[in-house]
Amino acid sequence: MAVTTATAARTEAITTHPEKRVTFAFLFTGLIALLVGALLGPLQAFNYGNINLYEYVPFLRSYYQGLTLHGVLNALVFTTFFISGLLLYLPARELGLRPAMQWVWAAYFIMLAGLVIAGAGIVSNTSNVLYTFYPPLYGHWSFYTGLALVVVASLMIGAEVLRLRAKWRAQNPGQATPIVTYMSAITWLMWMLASVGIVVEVVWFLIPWSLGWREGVDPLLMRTLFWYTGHPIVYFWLLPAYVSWYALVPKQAGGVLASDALARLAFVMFLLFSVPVGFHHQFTDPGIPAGWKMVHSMLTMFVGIPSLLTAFTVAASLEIGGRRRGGKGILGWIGALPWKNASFTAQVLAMISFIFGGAGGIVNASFNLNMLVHNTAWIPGHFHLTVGTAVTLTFMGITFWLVPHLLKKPLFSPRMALWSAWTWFVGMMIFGLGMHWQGILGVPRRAQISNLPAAYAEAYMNAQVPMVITSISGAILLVSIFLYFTVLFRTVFTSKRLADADVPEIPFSSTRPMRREGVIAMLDNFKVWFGFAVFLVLVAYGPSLIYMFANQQPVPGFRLW
Ligand code: HAS
Ligand code: CU
Repeated sequence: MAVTTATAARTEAITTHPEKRVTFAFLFTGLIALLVGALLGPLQAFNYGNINLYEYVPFLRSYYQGLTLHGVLNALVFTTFFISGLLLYLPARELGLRPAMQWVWAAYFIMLAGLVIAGAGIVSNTSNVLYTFYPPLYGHWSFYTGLALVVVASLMIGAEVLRLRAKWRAQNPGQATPIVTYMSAITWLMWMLASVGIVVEVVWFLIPWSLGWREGVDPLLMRTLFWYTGHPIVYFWLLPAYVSWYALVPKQAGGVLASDALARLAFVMFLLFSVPVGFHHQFTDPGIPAGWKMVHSMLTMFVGIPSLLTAFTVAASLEIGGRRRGGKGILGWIGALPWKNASFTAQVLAMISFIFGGAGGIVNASFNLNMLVHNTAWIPGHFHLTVGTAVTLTFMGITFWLVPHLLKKPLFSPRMALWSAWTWFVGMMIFGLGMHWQGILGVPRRAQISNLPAAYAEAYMNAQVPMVITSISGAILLVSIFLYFTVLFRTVFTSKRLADADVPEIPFSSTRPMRREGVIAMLDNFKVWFGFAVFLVLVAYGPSLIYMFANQQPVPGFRLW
């Protein structure tokens, strides 16, 4: 009798999965944010071709309001919602455990409230502070409070994933954490350590300041706290894409993950080195000793290594898949890969974009080269290849199997899905080319080109060709957005249903249980690695932060636009 009940409970858990609904809620809300944010994107691209279109958007009163909305919705909101859904669902399903549903729904609604409140702050034209909200630029309290809620809600999901892992370990002594859960849990741990900076900045300083309870805040301290989180947040975006590249794409390619241990090592390295590197965004900031900038510059090179490991392991996994599918010769396996599968293709194109995005990152991290590119159009060029393509195109690719999987509905027009992936890739590569090129010629970032100060006249004259290139990319990306969201909405809102046998499975590449022994056991010991990570942060940031906290020079805020 007891056995039957247990089996029935398990069967019930497997067939119903209430977590599918909350996962879809997270993904879909994130994708709506992406839609609005991305539609504002071409306006930015056209700006670099000296074409002003924001004036035609009814709720936009300045270029900077559009840019704030674009950055916040795409970089902060879309990513956080999507990741919270994905990195909850995948580990829960891998472990076969049901999340605490009330808790995760509460997280969803807190995040949604955050989005609405912050969105209201921006749309009402009171918080044109861009997605980095550097003081003394001054935003409305709703903007900061909304963002704080989004972060808190994401941490709630992280806590739930760590709880699920702990529960599974207690039930499965002697076994190593399965790979997807391993990677997801490390990502959440990293985010917990990383988010301390922004939480202190927003809750302790910016919210009281925006409410008038503080007369001023210290810009250097605020920038430092921001980048303490602002750098590792890029790995909070990237690592979920890596989860898919390592643990799902190999199966979609027809192969297996080439090395489980190497994948885990890469994630441990991200836990260690993602956070103590934020000064590489502040090489030009006065008030930080050059020695500490050098330490962060070196640690940034360290954090490039797990991505190089990833390039190796993922390419090897793809090769295994291509050869199993009959590919021959040194490169013949590439042609044998399932290029007609939109989910696969989107993600491999995302990987290819990251070769260029990552290379640009190494340039940025090199102190002296940074002097050439900092605050120029090069930087948005860099991050549209990284977060805008490597991450976003991967997430788009994931939705091509995950939305049909969650809703049991067929993907609308796999062909159109494939086109949306290719146009996104081509559009972003052209955008990246135009922006990097303009940056080298000295065109500033975040500048309304029609309003450039006279000092930039020469850069402007020299950059006519890359400016045209950038504008063209905006038009291509507009087509891509149209194609992608047509596929998404027609998939979500169709009345067609898939037969149970046709519902796509989660493409877990490795389901083999692993003993918790040897290197794997060492890598599975989160307490030790988290301890090292905290130690590195204390060394890299401690002295500078103590000094900055002790020597604050608060200034009042102002609104420019
Ligand atoms: Fe960055 C600025 C350095 C990665 C995002 N970065 C930014 C900003 C954003 C951002 C948003 O050191 C702007 C912030 C702002 O508004 O001011 N970045 C780096 C470095 C890396 C890096 C060293 N960045 C990212 C990722 C991002 C991101 C990832 C988002 C997701 N970045 C900087 C620096 C700045 C900066 C400075 C400040 C600049 C300034 O002055 O303001 C590294 O992590 C990159 C390592 C990556 C690689 C590439 C590995 C390649 C792989 C693909 C393999 C391909 C395969 C395909 C397998 C070494 C893994 C095979 C295909 C077949 C068909 C077979
Ligand atoms: Cu960075």
